[in-house]
This record gives sequence, C-alpha cells and structure tokens, in this order.
Amino acid sequence: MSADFDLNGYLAGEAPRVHAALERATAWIGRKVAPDIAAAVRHGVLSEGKRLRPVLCVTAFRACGGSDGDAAYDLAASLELIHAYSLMHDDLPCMDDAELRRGRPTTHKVHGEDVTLRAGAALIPAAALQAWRAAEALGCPPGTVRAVVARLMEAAGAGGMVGGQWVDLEGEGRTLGAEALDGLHRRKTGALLAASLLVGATAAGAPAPTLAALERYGRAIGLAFQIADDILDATQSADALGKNPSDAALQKSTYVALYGLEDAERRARAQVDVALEALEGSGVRAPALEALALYVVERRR
Ligand code: GRG
Repeated sequence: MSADFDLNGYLAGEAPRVHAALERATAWIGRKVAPDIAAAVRHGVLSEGKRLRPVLCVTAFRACGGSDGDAAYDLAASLELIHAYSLMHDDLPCMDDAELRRGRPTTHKVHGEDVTLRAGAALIPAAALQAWRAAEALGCPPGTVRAVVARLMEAAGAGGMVGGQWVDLEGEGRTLGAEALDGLHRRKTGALLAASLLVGATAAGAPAPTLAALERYGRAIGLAFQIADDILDATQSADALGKNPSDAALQKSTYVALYGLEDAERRARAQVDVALEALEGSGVRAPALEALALYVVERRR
C-alpha cells in the first residue's frame, strides 16, 4: 500500500480535465435540445460533485495501459452523465423530494420539474453516444466499442442502478434485512462505480482476469461507499454534506439502522480490505486506486 500517495493532489489535477470534458459534453448535448433543457443539463452535470466515477474510469484506463489524452476524459464523462441524470431524477418530488444538492438548489428547484425530467432523460442516450464516440476516438476496435457501451448501459439499467432505485423506493417505510440491503446497493450504487473501472479498463484492452479483479474491487468500494454514505447521512449536517440528510425522514433502511454506527464503520473498512486484495490480485499497479479505496470511507461529504 503506497502510504505516501498524494490523493488530494491527484484529485486536484484530475478535476479540471474532467470538468473540461463535461463542458464539451454539455455543449454537444446543448446543441441538440431546447435552451431550457440545455440549462438544466448544465445545472445537473456541471455543479461541483466529487467526480469519483470519471476519476475511477481514467485511472483504470491509464493503469491498464491506455494513453493520457482528452478522449480518455470524454470516455470518463459518460459515467458522470449517467450519475448526474440519476441525481437530478432522484431529487424530484416523486422520488426523494430534495431541495439541496452539491451545496446548491436541486435542478428542479431552479429549472422546474418538467424540464428536469426531460433533461435527465436526454442524458441517458447522450451518455451511451458519448461513450461510443469516445471509444472510437481512442481507436478501440468495434468489439471493444460495443463492450464499453454495453458495460455502461448494463450498469445504468434495470439490472443495475435503475433496478436498485426501484427496490429502494419500494423499501421506504419497510425494514430491509442485510441481504436485501446489500442487493439494493450493489445495484443502485455499486454497479455504476464498478462500471466506471470496467469502462476504462475495457477501452484500454485489459484481459478478462484483470477485468474480473477490477470488478471485484469496484463492487467492494461500491458497498463501502454506500455504508459511508449512510454514516454521513446519520452524522453530518446539510452544510457539511451539501445536501439535506434524508434517510430518517424517508424511513429508509440503512446500514447504520441495521448495524449501528460502529459496526457499520467496521464493515465499510472490511470492504476496503476486500477491494485492496482484489486490486493486488489484478496485476494492475495503481497507487491512485489504492488511495481511492480508502477515500470512499474517509471522505467527509
Ligand atoms: C425511474 C426508478 C427510476 C430510477 C431512475 C433516479 C435513479 C434512476 C437512480 C438513483 C440512483 C442514485 C441516486 C443512487 C445514489 C448513488 C449515490 C450514493 C450518489 C451520491 O454520489 P456522490 O457522493 O455524489 O459521488 P457527488 O455529488 O459527489 O457526485
């Protein structure tokens, strides 16, 4: 484990390159939609998130031998387009009904519910096209381009994020057991985090055993991330989080409710160990991925 890796410096270096790719993507989408939809897209996509998914994607891409140019960031932006749409829709009154996100009013509070619904929907096919175009620009062979787009859409779909969200919505006001909670979050949060690594590694031409190990790493940090999210929701203020804590109000089943704070924290760290072990077995040397595994449980927002 590289204890001296400067993750803050690494993230600070990645942020402008990810932002520039998101600017290119939103400008491209903006040319296809009405101005009110384009403004909502910009609000949802360009507001200041942690950019964990695109950073995982470019980090895996480079660690697997990919080159370091703008097209890699364009590929990574496809993950953030899906993530941004999911947050825009998740915040709508028919779902979590949230007013604050990333320290700003949510997209529908500024641009209206109907426009936000349409802007979020436009982002789904835009993300698929974004991944496709970027993989072609990277010179990926046709089969690899197909695999990249398929990985992204599978993770976003009913077997992944959307399916997890269904279970989450149906679970409000009910108590879910450990297995159901893990299953929900493997899909809702974990699938897209794992896909972030797989999209990058697939585009770089990584062999199947490396992809399998990175998938194990991604699924483990996905669970760790969600446990940490539940802990933050239970312990931090809206000011610190940039969003209103909402699990209790929405009567959601959480890892904190299931295990208590201390055990939840222990379980999150155990998942980090699983992730680090998978990384070690992957044959990929990536100090940034080691540091990111710890970051998901040590972050403060
Ligand atoms: C129509 C049922 C249906 C679903 C649509 C809304 C939706 C799809 C899915 C919701 C998925 C969702 C909100 C998952 C939560 C994932 C999560 C923990 C988000 C927070 O991620 P961070 O902390 O956020 O990385 P930032 O703001 O830093 O990017």
